[in-house]
Amino acid sequence: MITLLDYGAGNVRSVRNAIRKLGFTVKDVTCAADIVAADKLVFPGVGSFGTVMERLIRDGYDKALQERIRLNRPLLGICVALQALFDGSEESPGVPGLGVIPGMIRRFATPGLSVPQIGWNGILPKKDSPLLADYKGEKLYFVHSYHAEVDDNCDDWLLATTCYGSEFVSAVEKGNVTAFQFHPEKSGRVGLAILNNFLCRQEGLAVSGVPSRVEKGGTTSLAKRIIACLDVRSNDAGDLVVTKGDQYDVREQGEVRNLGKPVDLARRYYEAGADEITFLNITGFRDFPLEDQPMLEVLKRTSENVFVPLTIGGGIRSFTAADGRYYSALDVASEYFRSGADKISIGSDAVYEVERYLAEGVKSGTSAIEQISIVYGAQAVVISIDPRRVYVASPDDTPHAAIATRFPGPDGERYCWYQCTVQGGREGRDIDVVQLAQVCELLGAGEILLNCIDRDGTNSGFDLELIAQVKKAVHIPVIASSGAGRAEHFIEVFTATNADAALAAGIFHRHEVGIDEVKKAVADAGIEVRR
Ligand code: 1PR
Repeated sequence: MITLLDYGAGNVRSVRNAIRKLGFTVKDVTCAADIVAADKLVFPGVGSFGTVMERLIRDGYDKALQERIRLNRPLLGICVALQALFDGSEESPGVPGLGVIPGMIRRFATPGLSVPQIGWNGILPKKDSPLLADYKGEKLYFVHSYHAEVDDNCDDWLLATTCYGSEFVSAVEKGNVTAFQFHPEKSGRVGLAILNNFLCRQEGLAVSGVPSRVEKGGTTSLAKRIIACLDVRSNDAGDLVVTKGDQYDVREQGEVRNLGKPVDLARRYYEAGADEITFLNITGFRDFPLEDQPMLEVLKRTSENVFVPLTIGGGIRSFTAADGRYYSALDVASEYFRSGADKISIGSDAVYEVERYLAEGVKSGTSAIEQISIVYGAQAVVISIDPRRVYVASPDDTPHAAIATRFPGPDGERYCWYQCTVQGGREGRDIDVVQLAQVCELLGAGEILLNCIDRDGTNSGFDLELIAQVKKAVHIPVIASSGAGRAEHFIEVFTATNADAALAAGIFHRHEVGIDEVKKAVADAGIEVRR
């Protein structure tokens, strides 16, 4: 029996599912006394530092956690839970942490680094721990903008470090209390093995090595991610299917293409080594997702067997239902997080919000991006952009951010800008990708999913000019999407641009190229990937 501290701040379902998958029963904390009394406690940290601390304090859980740690009762903290053990965080100035480990949590500040760190990185163990007994240098999943600094004050707690810009604390342990900055529940097989070590460990047998000082040397690096994308919608028979468009047209001879079942395909890609799975509910802009229960069900069922991050997009916006009840975008996103999503992606609504911002020049404070990012953290908010090329003879012919292109337009135009669209490419708006990406970053988005209508489904390779333009314009990670046709296209996108991840759909669905084949080719080209 494992006790789970779910304080309603995010995706705790994945942790719950991972524990169950390992054969344990999960019991929820219902009051502060449970925290002290639990045999083994898992404390997943989801959301911003301030939100986590506020909820802990509200229920008196902060004091109970401090008491449990003082008593050296088995505790596993994950992500922000590691950060909460420190004195405070730059993320939420003035909000005190649990103060168990001396020191502050700082934002990644190395120039040129994508922040948040999203993806798979290694760890450098600094002492022996039964929890890391199976760790053989594999990569684990991290997602965070803030980190604990390596500092002499926390030497007796230091279990592992990771390099991203500088070296930071990625695991702490003292006695029976352990916390990881990475997500074991999202780190595939190796993550589950680490989690299993905590669940199986006997109280009192915890300390296996003598705390040692930080060893110099060794390094880790963040891998480029390979993401499988499932465009999902109902077909004409009313079944929810994975479909795939050619330049966003998903019909073939009048019928919606059916490439398989969402839950089955997601599992197939997980087992094939995908670093993340993205679901796009492509008709979400016209349906209300909370009434569109099949998508929630898809997430719930997928998260039972898929232990890498899941992103869901489509229809994330505020909505007034037929009965007059108002749902904020945050309500919609929360339902997705509770159903197993780690990140949500916003398409059309982001375009409308950026238009509003550009017209008024001030943040509304109520946009979907701001609301979700404040509660769940920037790393949980992805902006899905659906741009289309607009050719011009000269950059002076448009107020938009035009680039010189190697692929001239139909009338020989040598410049183009990328127009943002809404409603799955159906409607173009007077706004370009650079405006959209920059304002979304300002509003609190943590990642860009950069599609390209011109390349979608063409197998002709990613639009490198588009990706380079957007990547240069923002500091948050950018996922290159649309057009992958061969393994070499992934090498190309990682060599010619600084894209943090590359996403593909058609080639994987049609079994034309395997995820392992892509990863092998990328690794052979000397680019870091998770194998
Ligand atoms: O506007 O917030 O409701 O979100 C709708 C979401 O649905 C957006 O993320 C939008 O990109 C997506 N979407 C809408 N219509 C379509 C369509 O195809 N008709 N799919 C669509 C977008 C693009 C990629 C695709 C890559 C890779 N699909 O996700 O998977 O282009 O494909 P490829 O490797 O086969 O080239 P909202």
